[in-house]
Amino acid sequence: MANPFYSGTVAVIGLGYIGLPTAVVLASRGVRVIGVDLNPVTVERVGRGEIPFFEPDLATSLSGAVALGNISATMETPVADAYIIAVPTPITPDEQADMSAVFAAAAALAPQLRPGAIVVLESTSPPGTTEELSRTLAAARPDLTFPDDVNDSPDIYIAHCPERVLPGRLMVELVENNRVIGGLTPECAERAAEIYRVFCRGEIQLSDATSAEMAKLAENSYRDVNIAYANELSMICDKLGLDVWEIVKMANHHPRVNILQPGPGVGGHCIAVDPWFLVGVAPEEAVLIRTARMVNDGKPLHVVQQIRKSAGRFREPVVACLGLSYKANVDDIRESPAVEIVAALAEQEPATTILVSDPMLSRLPASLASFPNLTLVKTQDAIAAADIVALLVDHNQFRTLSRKLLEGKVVLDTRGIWR
Ligand code: SAJ
Repeated sequence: MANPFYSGTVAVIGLGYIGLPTAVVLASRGVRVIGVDLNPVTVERVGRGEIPFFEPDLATSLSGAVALGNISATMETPVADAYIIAVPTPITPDEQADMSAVFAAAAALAPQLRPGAIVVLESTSPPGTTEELSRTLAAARPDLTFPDDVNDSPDIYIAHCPERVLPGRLMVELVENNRVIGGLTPECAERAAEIYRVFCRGEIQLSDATSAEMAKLAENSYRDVNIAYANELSMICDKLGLDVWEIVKMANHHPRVNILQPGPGVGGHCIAVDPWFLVGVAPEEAVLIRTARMVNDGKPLHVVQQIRKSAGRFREPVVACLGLSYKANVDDIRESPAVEIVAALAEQEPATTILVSDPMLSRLPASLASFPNLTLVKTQDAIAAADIVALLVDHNQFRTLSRKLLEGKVVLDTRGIWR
């Protein structure tokens, strides 16, 4: 059945962690969706109704949408009434925003634009990107009018709607979370909002595109700064021989204090990346934001030093490293501090046997596969053989482990779950 509120076809460019769930949520509400991705394996799998990565409830929703006939996948950008761009915006090795995927998507969709089309950028972007996207499309299509030239009724409407969903809860948060939609003109925002109202039960706040870009970066930088505070506290507590978890718990009893949880570092494709976009546009002003990035980026090294210090007590040490993903209960290893810790340890301690275990992963990531002193094994086998157990990710399976297994081992619990 078609959706009664939005009758257009939506092309979702990029079938990753944000694009695919968004495509599926729209399709399962009766919108005709065409998913576009450069990766032929992703396109083939999505077309068959198979998820290319794990996310709770995504598999059932995708197979339902495929069964309804509302979603298809292709490598070619089609003609559509609306385009949602949800491609990666990583950083370069020197911490600059790499917007090449956004502009490659724009180049591919420009020839397909028809009057009345809406283009929504969801990818997290430095302030000003949506305006630049509009100028790029306008240059490619001089036959059409864009919000830049005609304020009231351009041929093409352009907006930024930053994603806000938390991996591990994507399918719930896509529907429940409030959204910000920033249009290049108020009408652009309103047109884009018509699509999001199909599935979003949260409040939709309308704004301008650059403010929406800035709001998204403010959100993720806020979290990074707060995690950095917790991580800095943990390093101070290590120095003083204090239990940071106990300190945080006590401090959080204050009615206006809510310290986040220290960990082995900050990973993922968002919090560890997006603050750099603010540093990039305002290097002199973004002092705290840059410092927080450096504190969080320094935490994995601190953990490596702790493990090495403990390993020094054994003649032929065996270290079990539990968890590789960037956070609990996901299989995503992008920017994962756990992977960084394991790699550094394997490199710096060639004589140490490292047994890695992650119930979310069936094989070692390519960056770890070539270390001769490193093997992926079952959790219980890793712990049984280990002198030192380093807990790097708080997966549910690790939380519920029998503490008896840890008896007689040196335990380095970077997530504070075994206290
Ligand atoms: N972490 C800690 N301590 C904490 C919380 C998190 O060490 O108390 C670590 C995690 O282990 C992980 C990293 O921080 O390595 C990031 O995890 P996360 O759960 O804080 O965030 P993400 O990256 O999974 O998702 C974030 C969310 N942003 C905010 O909460 C402000 C999400 O809403 C965004 O949609 C997402 O970034 C995104 O795509 O931008």
